[in-house]
Amino acid sequence: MRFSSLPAAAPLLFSAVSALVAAPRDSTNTPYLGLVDFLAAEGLFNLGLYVATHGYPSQSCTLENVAVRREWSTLSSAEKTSYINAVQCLASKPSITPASLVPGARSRYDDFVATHINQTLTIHGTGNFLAWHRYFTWTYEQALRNECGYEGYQPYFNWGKYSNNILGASIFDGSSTSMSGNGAYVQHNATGIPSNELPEIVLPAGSGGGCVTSGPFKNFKVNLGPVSPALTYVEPNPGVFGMGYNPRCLRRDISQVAAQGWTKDSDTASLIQNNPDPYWFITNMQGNFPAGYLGVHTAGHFIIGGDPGGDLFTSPGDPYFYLHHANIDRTWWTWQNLDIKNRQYAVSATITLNNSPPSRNATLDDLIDLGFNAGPITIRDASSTIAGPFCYIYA
Ligand SMILES: *[C@@H]1O[C@H](CO)[C@@H](O)[C@H](O)[C@H]1NC(C)=O
Ligand SMILES: *[C@@H]1O[C@H](CO)[C@@H](O)[C@H](O)[C@H]1NC(C)=O
Ligand SMILES: *[C@@H]1O[C@H](CO)[C@@H](O)[C@H](O)[C@H]1NC(C)=O
Ligand SMILES: [Cu+2]
Repeated sequence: MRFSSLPAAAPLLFSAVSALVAAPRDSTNTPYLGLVDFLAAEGLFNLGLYVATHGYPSQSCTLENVAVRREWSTLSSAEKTSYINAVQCLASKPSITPASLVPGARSRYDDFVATHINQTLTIHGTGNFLAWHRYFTWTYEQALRNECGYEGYQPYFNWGKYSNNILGASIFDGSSTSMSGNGAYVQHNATGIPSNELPEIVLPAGSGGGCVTSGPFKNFKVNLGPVSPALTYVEPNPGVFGMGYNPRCLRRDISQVAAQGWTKDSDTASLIQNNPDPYWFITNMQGNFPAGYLGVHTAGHFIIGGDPGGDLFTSPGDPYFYLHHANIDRTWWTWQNLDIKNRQYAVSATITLNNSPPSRNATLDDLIDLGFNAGPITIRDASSTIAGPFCYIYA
């Protein structure tokens, strides 16, 4: 034990308490604390003890400068507005991806969508899944801050808080401080997962399916994709692998069935508490479709569904993606903090989607790169949120 660094722990312990105080509030402004929030606070407490006994892993990331990512509903109206404005700013900045590679990319927002489409088959059902999406979400947050003047941090959407009434979540109420609401109703068929062609799980059609008509993103343009659309009538992409220019509206089909079925607070808590093995943690998080189990990751996407939200490849084309993936990241961060010694640098699974075709195991030295958005870091680098290059925690 290095007691000399004990004072450093006190503020971290304090922040565990403030995480509870800053917990998401419901519509009556009553603090909402689910089991997952308690697990996150317990994890943060562990992290504080770890820092107290081992020192900070990076001297450049301390309690004085660590970013705190918060749940959407705990942001003030001004904070929500500045986040929304930054997302719209990114969608108005010119793309930096060569048009020869991605002719359909029109904005800095699209650069991220293109990177995700390009790498989809090597970042899902793989050992780099969590690390890749952590780096992706962080790089997006940095773009909002560095290129669009955003002064806050990436908010997350705690699905479990709203799973009993997902359409009632203020984030989707269509107001000027929401992430826009459901799509207009369009008659449509049930959605097959993983695809309509080979469905293993069928989600009944929801009350949307058409264009989003309310809130800040009602005129938002989706330019890339689809590659694997959930809705059969989405305009097909004119280019190769969804990379052609295909401007269209944002469509959503908010699904109470997905929310209620797999993203309850108890679903996430059980994922964290009952999966000490890293392989089963990431596998159960991503679902077991043949067994009829969607998992919090896939269900969290299909809470919104639609186009591009229900398309594994193009899903970052709906700005909801980043709030969802921040919550996936918080779930991983919490799981890691609850047993830092065994889980901080645990990596498992292979480098091909569900190990098909069979491939080697992923390693901590594997590089994750984000195309034109950011250079490579290793899975090891992405395994801690405070050891560098990242410096953030979750409330
Ligand atoms: C729904 O499915 C039926 C049967 O496969 C098909 O004929 C019809 O075109 C589909 N409707 C829509 C809106 O996709
Ligand atoms: C990958 O890791 C698993 C679990 O640790 C192990 O059982 C398996 O043999 C490894 N596969 C290869 C190809 O090394
Ligand atoms: C897509 O991936 C390939 C292979 O890794 C790479 O050469 C290419 O630059 C990538 N395209 C984009 C738009 O990132
Ligand atoms: Cu993804």
